[in-house]
Amino acid sequence: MSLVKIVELPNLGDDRGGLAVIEGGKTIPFDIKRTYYIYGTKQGVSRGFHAHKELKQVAFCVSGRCRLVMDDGLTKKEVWLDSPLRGVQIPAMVWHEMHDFSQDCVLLVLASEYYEESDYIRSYEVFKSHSQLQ
Ligand code: T46
Repeated sequence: MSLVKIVELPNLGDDRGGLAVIEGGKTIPFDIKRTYYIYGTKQGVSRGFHAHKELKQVAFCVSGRCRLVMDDGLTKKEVWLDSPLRGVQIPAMVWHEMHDFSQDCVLLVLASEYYEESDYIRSYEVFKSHSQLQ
């Protein structure tokens, strides 16, 4: 199974400009309980460096770009998020890191659950040992 699953949104824009629509349970393969966005990330700063035990997410750069690295414990892949119409699924138990944020980057994340710090695995060693048990 591919580690990188893309979510493509249709462009409903017209000659006035772009329009993208996100619908939980339809374009996004789960009901959306939480939405957050990361913006104004300082140059040279990377974020993430964790996996989630249960949480499923889809991330889009609605402005600018960043590089997402995903690692399921066996395979490591990277993808550039650089289109408001092209998102990437971040499944549970995938270590992820975000790098190379452009100054105008707004990273929109749609999440299947409310925020719960106990769902995070923030140690790569702990993640590796959990992923080997699966
Ligand atoms: C993820 C990547 C893609 C909250 O209180 N509520 C929230 O909904 C979120 C997302 C974060 N927080 C708190 C937790 C930390 O104390 O905000 C602080 C910064 O979060 P964190 O260092 O986890 O941020 P990133 O940018 O490293 O990771 C974020 C999400 O937290 C994470 O779930 O998958 O973006």
